Amino acid sequence: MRESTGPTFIGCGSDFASATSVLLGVPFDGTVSFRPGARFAPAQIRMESVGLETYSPYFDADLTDFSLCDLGDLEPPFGNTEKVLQLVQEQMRHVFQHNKKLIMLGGEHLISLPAITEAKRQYDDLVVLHFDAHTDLRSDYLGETLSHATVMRRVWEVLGDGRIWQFGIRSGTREEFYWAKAGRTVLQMHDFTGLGAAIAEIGHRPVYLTIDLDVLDPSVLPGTGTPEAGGVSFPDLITALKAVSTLNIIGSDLVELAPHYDHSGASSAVACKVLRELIIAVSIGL
Ligand SMILES: [Mn+2]
Repeated sequence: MRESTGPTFIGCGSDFASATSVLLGVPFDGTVSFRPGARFAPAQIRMESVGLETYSPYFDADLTDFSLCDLGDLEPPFGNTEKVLQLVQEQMRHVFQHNKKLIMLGGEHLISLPAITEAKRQYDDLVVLHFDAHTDLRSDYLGETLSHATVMRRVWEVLGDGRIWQFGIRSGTREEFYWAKAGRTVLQMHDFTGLGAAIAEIGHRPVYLTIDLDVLDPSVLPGTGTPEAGGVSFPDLITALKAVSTLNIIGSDLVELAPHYDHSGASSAVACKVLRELIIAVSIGL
């Protein structure tokens, strides 16, 4: 497994062999339906992470409390979605086979599919927590089955009914909402109501946590491809991360930051801070 020679996220200086959690960037946005640019997020987040402290007062934990490795970015072959997904899945196999916890940095949301597919191979009773503005449950988008608008439908095909909990949702087609509510997923609109009940039901099962940053309100994070009004606040998201940190999270991702749509740089700063908290939430359960 190669290790990064470029800039790394703060506090992620361990090598792969000694790390318990690993960060991997996937700068791919090939199926984005509206505003592209998520491919620039991993580099931007690493660069701007120098503005953060490694200490989280929310968790009373420090990134330096853990052994964290930043593997750098994959080099996705743009224009060949299936090949990109295959590449991601091969990398994830290494991560999971070595019993490392994954924190994947998008890029667009479709990259969750190969990561979850591989996680399911290693952890048969896997469940998924999904924080997003969008249902992402279309069976296809403009005829394409592999899209960031279809990713959770493809994930459902891997996991089956009742294995996906969705929070913060406020956008999708009527068909997607009706389909979800027919027992396919547990879908919570607007916010994190019901997260405690979900955590109790999940129990000790292995969890993959996927966070689309557009779950945040656009006033908090406008720098994303498909912003949706009516989202959660930053404190809401931190509270949710603290709650799920009690679970056995084996893999996670943070996707859909498109830094160039927010020239103030605030969206990237928000994403950096969410990533710090996510790394701790995933690692603290070790
Ligand atoms: Mn979304």
